[in-house]
Amino acid sequence: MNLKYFDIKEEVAKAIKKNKPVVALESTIISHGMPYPRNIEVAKKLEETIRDRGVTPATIAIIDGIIKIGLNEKELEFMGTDKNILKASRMDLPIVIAKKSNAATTVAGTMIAANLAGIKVFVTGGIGGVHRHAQETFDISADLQELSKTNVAVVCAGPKAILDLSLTLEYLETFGVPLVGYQTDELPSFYSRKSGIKIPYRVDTAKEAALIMKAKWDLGLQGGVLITNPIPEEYSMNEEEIKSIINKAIEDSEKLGIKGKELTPFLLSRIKDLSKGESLQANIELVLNNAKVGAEIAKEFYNLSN
Ligand code: PSU
Ligand code: MN
Repeated sequence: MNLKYFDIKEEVAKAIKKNKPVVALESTIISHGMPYPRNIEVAKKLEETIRDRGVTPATIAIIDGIIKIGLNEKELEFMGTDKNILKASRMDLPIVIAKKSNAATTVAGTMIAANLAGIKVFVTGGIGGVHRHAQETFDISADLQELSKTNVAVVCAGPKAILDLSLTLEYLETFGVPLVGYQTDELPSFYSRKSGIKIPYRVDTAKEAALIMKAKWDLGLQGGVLITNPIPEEYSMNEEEIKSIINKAIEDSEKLGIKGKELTPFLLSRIKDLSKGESLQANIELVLNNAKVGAEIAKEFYNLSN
Protein backbone atom coordinates (compact mmCIF):
# COMPACT_ATOMS: atom_id res chain seq x y z
CA MET A 1 0.00 0.00 0.00
CA ASN A 2 1.50 3.31 -1.07
CA LEU A 3 0.81 5.54 1.93
CA LYS A 4 1.08 8.81 0.03
CA TYR A 5 -2.40 8.28 -1.38
CA PHE A 6 -4.05 7.59 1.98
CA ASP A 7 -5.06 9.33 5.15
CA ILE A 8 -6.14 6.84 7.77
CA LYS A 9 -8.01 8.32 10.73
CA GLU A 10 -6.17 7.69 13.98
CA GLU A 11 -8.85 5.55 15.65
CA VAL A 12 -9.04 3.38 12.50
CA ALA A 13 -5.26 3.07 12.13
CA LYS A 14 -5.02 1.98 15.77
CA ALA A 15 -7.74 -0.64 15.39
CA ILE A 16 -6.19 -2.05 12.21
CA LYS A 17 -2.76 -2.16 13.82
CA LYS A 18 -4.08 -3.94 16.92
CA ASN A 19 -6.05 -6.35 14.73
CA LYS A 20 -9.33 -5.13 16.18
CA PRO A 21 -12.49 -5.38 14.06
CA VAL A 22 -13.22 -2.51 11.69
CA VAL A 23 -16.22 -2.01 9.38
CA ALA A 24 -15.92 0.11 6.24
CA LEU A 25 -18.80 2.35 5.11
CA GLU A 26 -19.23 4.00 1.73
CA SER A 27 -19.84 7.63 0.90
CA THR A 28 -21.90 7.49 -2.33
CA ILE A 29 -24.93 6.79 -0.20
CA ILE A 30 -24.19 10.08 1.63
CA SER A 31 -23.36 12.29 -1.37
CA HIS A 32 -25.63 10.81 -4.05
CA GLY A 33 -27.98 8.33 -2.39
CA MET A 34 -29.89 10.35 0.20
CA PRO A 35 -30.99 13.97 0.48
CA TYR A 36 -29.58 16.49 2.97
CA PRO A 37 -29.90 16.54 5.97
CA ARG A 38 -30.98 12.92 6.39
CA ASN A 39 -27.79 11.76 4.65
CA ILE A 40 -25.56 13.24 7.35
CA GLU A 41 -27.80 12.03 10.17
CA VAL A 42 -27.66 8.53 8.73
CA ALA A 43 -23.89 8.63 8.17
CA LYS A 44 -23.40 9.52 11.84
CA LYS A 45 -25.94 6.99 13.08
CA LEU A 46 -24.27 4.24 11.05
CA GLU A 47 -20.95 4.95 12.70
CA GLU A 48 -22.62 5.03 16.13
CA THR A 49 -24.39 1.72 15.51
CA ILE A 50 -21.07 0.09 14.69
CA ARG A 51 -19.23 1.70 17.60
CA ASP A 52 -21.98 0.59 20.03
CA ARG A 53 -21.02 -2.96 19.17
CA GLY A 54 -17.36 -2.44 20.01
CA VAL A 55 -16.29 -2.18 16.38
CA THR A 56 -14.51 0.76 14.73
CA PRO A 57 -16.33 2.36 11.78
CA ALA A 58 -14.39 3.75 8.81
CA THR A 59 -16.35 5.81 6.32
CA ILE A 60 -14.37 6.01 3.09
CA ALA A 61 -14.23 8.94 0.65
CA ILE A 62 -11.76 10.87 -1.48
CA ILE A 63 -11.06 14.43 -0.42
CA ASP A 64 -8.59 16.58 -2.38
CA GLY A 65 -7.41 13.42 -4.11
CA ILE A 66 -6.55 11.64 -0.84
CA ILE A 67 -8.27 8.37 0.03
CA LYS A 68 -9.66 8.96 3.50
CA ILE A 69 -10.11 5.84 5.57
CA GLY A 70 -12.39 7.19 8.29
CA LEU A 71 -13.90 10.67 8.19
CA ASN A 72 -14.18 13.21 10.98
CA GLU A 73 -17.42 15.11 11.57
CA LYS A 74 -16.42 18.04 9.37
CA GLU A 75 -15.52 15.74 6.48
CA LEU A 76 -18.77 13.79 6.84
CA GLU A 77 -20.68 17.05 6.65
CA PHE A 78 -18.69 18.15 3.64
CA MET A 79 -19.52 14.90 1.84
CA GLY A 80 -23.19 15.41 2.66
CA THR A 81 -23.47 19.03 1.54
CA ASP A 82 -20.97 19.92 -1.21
CA LYS A 83 -22.59 19.98 -4.64
CA ASN A 84 -19.52 19.09 -6.72
CA ILE A 85 -18.65 15.70 -5.30
CA LEU A 86 -17.93 13.08 -7.96
CA LYS A 87 -18.90 9.40 -7.77
CA ALA A 88 -15.87 7.12 -7.80
CA SER A 89 -15.95 3.53 -8.89
CA ARG A 90 -12.87 1.52 -10.01
CA MET A 91 -12.47 3.41 -13.29
CA ASP A 92 -12.56 6.81 -11.62
CA LEU A 93 -10.13 6.24 -8.74
CA PRO A 94 -6.85 7.04 -10.54
CA ILE A 95 -8.37 10.10 -12.20
CA VAL A 96 -9.92 11.68 -9.11
CA ILE A 97 -6.72 11.05 -7.19
CA ALA A 98 -4.45 12.52 -9.87
CA LYS A 99 -6.73 15.53 -10.29
CA LYS A 100 -6.98 15.99 -6.50
CA SER A 101 -10.78 15.95 -6.74
CA ASN A 102 -13.45 15.21 -4.15
CA ALA A 103 -15.36 12.00 -4.71
CA ALA A 104 -17.73 9.71 -2.91
CA THR A 105 -16.78 6.05 -3.28
CA THR A 106 -19.29 3.52 -4.60
CA VAL A 107 -19.42 -0.09 -3.45
CA ALA A 108 -16.63 -0.93 -5.91
CA GLY A 109 -14.53 2.10 -4.96
CA THR A 110 -15.00 1.47 -1.25
CA MET A 111 -14.12 -2.22 -1.57
CA ILE A 112 -10.83 -1.33 -3.25
CA ALA A 113 -9.92 1.23 -0.60
CA ALA A 114 -11.00 -0.98 2.31
CA ASN A 115 -8.99 -3.91 0.99
CA LEU A 116 -5.86 -1.79 0.56
CA ALA A 117 -6.26 -0.60 4.15
CA GLY A 118 -6.76 -4.14 5.46
CA ILE A 119 -10.48 -3.88 6.28
CA LYS A 120 -12.41 -7.06 5.50
CA VAL A 121 -16.05 -6.16 6.20
CA PHE A 122 -18.01 -3.41 4.46
CA VAL A 123 -21.60 -2.33 5.04
CA THR A 124 -23.80 -0.63 2.47
CA GLY A 125 -27.50 -0.35 1.56
CA GLY A 126 -27.77 -2.16 -1.73
CA ILE A 127 -25.15 -3.10 -4.29
CA GLY A 128 -25.32 -2.06 -7.91
CA GLY A 129 -26.08 -4.79 -10.42
CA VAL A 130 -27.43 -5.61 -13.85
CA HIS A 131 -29.90 -2.91 -14.87
CA ARG A 132 -33.15 -3.81 -16.59
CA HIS A 133 -32.70 -3.89 -20.37
CA ALA A 134 -28.95 -4.30 -19.90
CA GLN A 135 -29.19 -6.52 -22.98
CA GLU A 136 -29.43 -3.25 -24.92
CA THR A 137 -27.82 -0.67 -22.65
CA PHE A 138 -24.89 -2.76 -21.31
CA ASP A 139 -25.48 -1.03 -17.96
CA ILE A 140 -23.99 -3.42 -15.44
CA SER A 141 -22.61 -1.90 -12.26
CA ALA A 142 -18.86 -2.22 -11.74
CA ASP A 143 -19.80 -3.37 -8.20
CA LEU A 144 -20.34 -6.89 -9.55
CA GLN A 145 -16.90 -7.18 -11.12
CA GLU A 146 -15.38 -5.81 -7.94
CA LEU A 147 -17.07 -8.52 -5.90
CA SER A 148 -15.29 -11.04 -8.10
CA LYS A 149 -11.84 -9.53 -7.59
CA THR A 150 -11.48 -7.84 -4.22
CA ASN A 151 -11.33 -9.70 -0.92
CA VAL A 152 -13.91 -7.83 1.14
CA ALA A 153 -17.22 -9.13 2.49
CA VAL A 154 -20.16 -6.86 1.65
CA VAL A 155 -23.28 -6.73 3.79
CA CYS A 156 -26.28 -5.32 1.91
CA ALA A 157 -30.07 -5.63 1.75
CA GLY A 158 -29.87 -7.24 -1.68
CA PRO A 159 -29.26 -5.67 -5.06
CA LYS A 160 -31.28 -2.47 -5.42
CA ALA A 161 -34.81 -3.26 -6.57
CA ILE A 162 -34.43 -0.95 -9.56
CA LEU A 163 -32.29 -3.69 -11.14
CA ASP A 164 -32.94 -6.95 -12.89
CA LEU A 165 -32.46 -9.23 -9.89
CA SER A 166 -32.38 -12.53 -11.79
CA LEU A 167 -29.74 -11.29 -14.21
CA THR A 168 -27.74 -9.90 -11.30
CA LEU A 169 -27.71 -13.34 -9.68
CA GLU A 170 -26.64 -14.96 -12.95
CA TYR A 171 -23.78 -12.52 -13.25
CA LEU A 172 -22.62 -13.18 -9.68
CA GLU A 173 -22.73 -16.90 -10.32
CA THR A 174 -20.68 -16.60 -13.52
CA PHE A 175 -18.03 -14.60 -11.69
CA GLY A 176 -17.94 -16.94 -8.71
CA VAL A 177 -19.17 -14.61 -5.99
CA PRO A 178 -20.51 -16.50 -2.96
CA LEU A 179 -23.95 -15.17 -2.13
CA VAL A 180 -25.84 -15.96 1.08
CA GLY A 181 -29.10 -14.89 2.64
CA TYR A 182 -28.81 -13.78 6.25
CA GLN A 183 -31.63 -15.54 8.10
CA THR A 184 -33.57 -15.85 4.87
CA ASP A 185 -34.09 -18.32 2.00
CA GLU A 186 -35.28 -15.62 -0.38
CA LEU A 187 -33.21 -12.94 -2.06
CA PRO A 188 -34.11 -9.67 -0.33
CA SER A 189 -34.81 -6.84 -2.76
CA PHE A 190 -33.70 -3.74 -0.90
CA TYR A 191 -37.01 -1.98 -0.13
CA SER A 192 -38.76 -5.24 0.65
CA ARG A 193 -37.87 -8.60 2.16
CA LYS A 194 -39.28 -10.47 -0.80
CA SER A 195 -38.31 -10.91 -4.43
CA GLY A 196 -39.80 -14.26 -5.31
CA ILE A 197 -36.25 -15.45 -6.05
CA LYS A 198 -34.82 -18.28 -4.02
CA ILE A 199 -31.34 -17.78 -2.70
CA PRO A 200 -29.18 -20.91 -2.84
CA TYR A 201 -27.54 -20.57 0.58
CA ARG A 202 -28.58 -19.28 3.93
CA VAL A 203 -26.67 -18.43 7.13
CA ASP A 204 -28.32 -17.88 10.46
CA THR A 205 -25.48 -16.38 12.46
CA ALA A 206 -22.68 -13.88 12.01
CA LYS A 207 -20.23 -16.65 12.80
CA GLU A 208 -21.42 -18.73 9.84
CA ALA A 209 -20.83 -15.76 7.55
CA ALA A 210 -17.35 -15.25 9.01
CA LEU A 211 -16.51 -18.93 8.45
CA ILE A 212 -17.40 -18.56 4.76
CA MET A 213 -15.12 -15.55 4.41
CA LYS A 214 -12.31 -17.41 6.14
CA ALA A 215 -12.74 -20.54 4.03
CA LYS A 216 -12.76 -18.53 0.80
CA TRP A 217 -9.62 -16.57 1.57
CA ASP A 218 -7.78 -19.48 3.24
CA LEU A 219 -8.21 -21.30 -0.07
CA GLY A 220 -6.74 -18.34 -1.92
CA LEU A 221 -9.98 -17.77 -3.84
CA GLN A 222 -10.06 -14.19 -4.96
CA GLY A 223 -13.00 -11.87 -4.48
CA GLY A 224 -15.64 -10.94 -1.97
CA VAL A 225 -18.53 -12.59 -0.20
CA LEU A 226 -21.98 -11.07 -0.51
CA ILE A 227 -24.23 -11.26 2.53
CA THR A 228 -27.81 -10.18 1.84
CA ASN A 229 -29.72 -9.11 4.92
CA PRO A 230 -33.43 -8.33 4.50
CA ILE A 231 -34.91 -5.03 5.64
CA PRO A 232 -36.69 -5.43 9.02
CA GLU A 233 -40.29 -6.56 8.61
CA GLU A 234 -41.79 -3.36 10.03
CA TYR A 235 -40.14 -1.18 7.37
CA SER A 236 -40.47 -3.57 4.43
CA MET A 237 -42.47 -1.88 1.67
CA ASN A 238 -45.47 -3.41 -0.02
CA GLU A 239 -44.12 -5.32 -3.01
CA GLU A 240 -46.81 -4.39 -5.52
CA GLU A 241 -46.74 -0.74 -4.53
CA ILE A 242 -42.98 -0.38 -4.77
CA LYS A 243 -42.93 -2.31 -8.04
CA SER A 244 -45.23 0.13 -9.76
CA ILE A 245 -43.33 3.11 -8.33
CA ILE A 246 -40.04 1.68 -9.61
CA ASN A 247 -41.53 1.08 -13.06
CA LYS A 248 -42.73 4.65 -13.19
CA ALA A 249 -39.30 5.96 -12.11
CA ILE A 250 -37.57 3.86 -14.77
CA GLU A 251 -39.99 5.16 -17.40
CA ASP A 252 -39.18 8.73 -16.34
CA SER A 253 -35.44 8.05 -16.56
CA GLU A 254 -35.87 6.70 -20.09
CA LYS A 255 -37.92 9.70 -21.15
CA LEU A 256 -35.29 12.06 -19.79
CA GLY A 257 -32.45 10.02 -21.29
CA ILE A 258 -30.68 9.55 -17.98
CA LYS A 259 -27.74 7.17 -18.22
CA GLY A 260 -24.47 6.08 -16.66
CA LYS A 261 -23.51 7.25 -13.19
CA GLU A 262 -26.56 9.49 -12.92
CA LEU A 263 -29.06 6.69 -13.33
CA THR A 264 -28.98 5.11 -9.87
CA PRO A 265 -29.08 8.45 -7.96
CA PHE A 266 -31.90 9.65 -10.24
CA LEU A 267 -33.97 6.53 -9.65
CA LEU A 268 -33.48 6.58 -5.86
CA SER A 269 -34.53 10.20 -5.70
CA ARG A 270 -37.52 9.75 -8.03
CA ILE A 271 -38.69 6.71 -6.06
CA LYS A 272 -38.43 8.73 -2.87
CA ASP A 273 -40.69 11.44 -4.32
CA LEU A 274 -43.19 8.99 -5.81
CA SER A 275 -43.42 7.09 -2.52
CA LYS A 276 -43.74 10.36 -0.56
CA GLY A 277 -40.60 9.63 1.40
CA GLU A 278 -41.47 6.07 2.40
CA SER A 279 -38.63 4.62 0.33
CA LEU A 280 -36.12 6.92 1.99
CA GLN A 281 -37.25 5.74 5.42
CA ALA A 282 -36.92 2.14 4.24
CA ASN A 283 -33.45 2.83 2.82
CA ILE A 284 -32.35 4.34 6.14
CA GLU A 285 -33.70 1.47 8.21
CA LEU A 286 -32.21 -1.22 5.99
CA VAL A 287 -28.76 0.27 6.04
CA LEU A 288 -28.83 0.67 9.84
CA ASN A 289 -29.89 -2.95 10.10
CA ASN A 290 -26.97 -3.92 7.86
CA ALA A 291 -24.60 -2.02 10.14
CA LYS A 292 -25.71 -4.16 13.10
CA VAL A 293 -25.13 -7.39 11.21
CA GLY A 294 -21.88 -6.15 9.65
CA ALA A 295 -20.45 -5.27 13.07
CA GLU A 296 -21.26 -8.74 14.39
CA ILE A 297 -19.68 -10.38 11.34
CA ALA A 298 -16.54 -8.24 11.74
CA LYS A 299 -16.23 -9.38 15.37
CA GLU A 300 -16.66 -13.03 14.46
CA PHE A 301 -14.18 -12.78 11.61
CA TYR A 302 -11.55 -11.23 13.82
CA ASN A 303 -12.17 -13.92 16.46
CA LEU A 304 -11.44 -16.53 13.82
CA SER A 305 -8.33 -14.77 12.62
CA ASN A 306 -6.71 -14.09 15.99
N1 PSU B 1 -26.86 1.69 -1.30
C1 PSU B 1 -27.77 2.63 -0.99
N2 PSU B 1 -27.74 3.79 -1.71
C2 PSU B 1 -26.80 4.04 -2.69
C3 PSU B 1 -25.85 3.02 -3.00
C4 PSU B 1 -25.92 1.87 -2.27
O1 PSU B 1 -28.61 2.42 -0.11
O2 PSU B 1 -26.81 5.12 -3.29
C5 PSU B 1 -24.81 3.28 -4.11
C6 PSU B 1 -23.56 2.41 -3.93
O3 PSU B 1 -22.46 3.25 -3.81
C7 PSU B 1 -23.48 1.60 -5.21
C8 PSU B 1 -24.09 2.54 -6.18
O4 PSU B 1 -22.15 1.25 -5.54
O5 PSU B 1 -25.24 3.01 -5.45
C9 PSU B 1 -24.45 1.86 -7.50
O6 PSU B 1 -24.25 2.77 -8.54
P1 PSU B 1 -24.20 2.25 -10.06
O7 PSU B 1 -25.51 1.58 -10.28
O8 PSU B 1 -24.04 3.52 -10.87
O9 PSU B 1 -23.02 1.35 -10.18
MN1 MN C 1 -24.15 1.81 -14.36
